[in-house]
Amino acid sequence: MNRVSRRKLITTGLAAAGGAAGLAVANNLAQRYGLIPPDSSVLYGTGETLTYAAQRILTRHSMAREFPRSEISKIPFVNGAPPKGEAFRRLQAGGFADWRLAVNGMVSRPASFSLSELKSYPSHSQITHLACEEGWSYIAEWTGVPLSHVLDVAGVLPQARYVVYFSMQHRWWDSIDMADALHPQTLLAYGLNSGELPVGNGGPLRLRVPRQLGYKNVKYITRLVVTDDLKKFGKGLGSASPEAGYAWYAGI
Ligand SMILES: Nc1nc2c(c(=O)[nH]1)N[C@H]1C(S)=C(S)[C@@H](COP(=O)(O)O)O[C@H]1N2
Ligand SMILES: [Mo]
Repeated sequence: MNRVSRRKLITTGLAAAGGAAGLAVANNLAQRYGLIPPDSSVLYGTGETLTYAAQRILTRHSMAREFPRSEISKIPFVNGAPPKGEAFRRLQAGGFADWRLAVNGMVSRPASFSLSELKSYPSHSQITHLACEEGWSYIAEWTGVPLSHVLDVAGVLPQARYVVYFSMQHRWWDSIDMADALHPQTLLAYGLNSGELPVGNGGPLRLRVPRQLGYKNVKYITRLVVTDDLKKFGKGLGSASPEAGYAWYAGI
């Protein structure tokens, strides 16, 4: 599908969603923000573009629901197994003292952070719902440093548009736009339900982005790259998810 007809679809969707906002205003907004998701050329692209653009314009700053402590699920589900192989095993045996999170790309101060450095930054806790696309979900308390804080320390350049994040499990990498990256509930999480983040749930460090589905919450994060262009990564669709048939934008 070409750019012009895609834009027409966004416009139509936004006009329907925005009601009184009107066609001209919606068209302007979609163009100004460049609200075409990176995987818009694949099969489900049309619907994704509508969802993404409408969400960004209508609910850009909204918060994921937070729950009282009494609603925390008895057992946080664990999906998948921790990284296999010697490197992870050795890090785990050392209590993750040698774990590092590298941050580079469009930043003025590329850096590498140890867990204790990350833990020395202001921490944030939230009790939120993690929903897997397969239908199961749970409520848990997540503790970590807001991603926005780490991005501030690294000095994100003004032209940055996305943050790409990579797991020690190389199959798992993903990205979010700056609206989600700077969102106050988006954390680099190292704690779960008042304890350390268990290895099964992504310990020592995972991304927690409660406004998107479970699969965007990548575990065992070791590297962040700030960029203005997702085409450079993988097959250019923004993450491993669309390469496997899932949407890049999984907003809830
Ligand atoms: N590295 C990595 N990250 C991952 C996964 C995984 O298998 N490996 N599974 C994803 C999926 S599909 C979901 S639903 C959530 C589940 O998180 P949990 O195992 O902590 O419940 O993690 C996501 N992040
Ligand atoms: Mo999932």
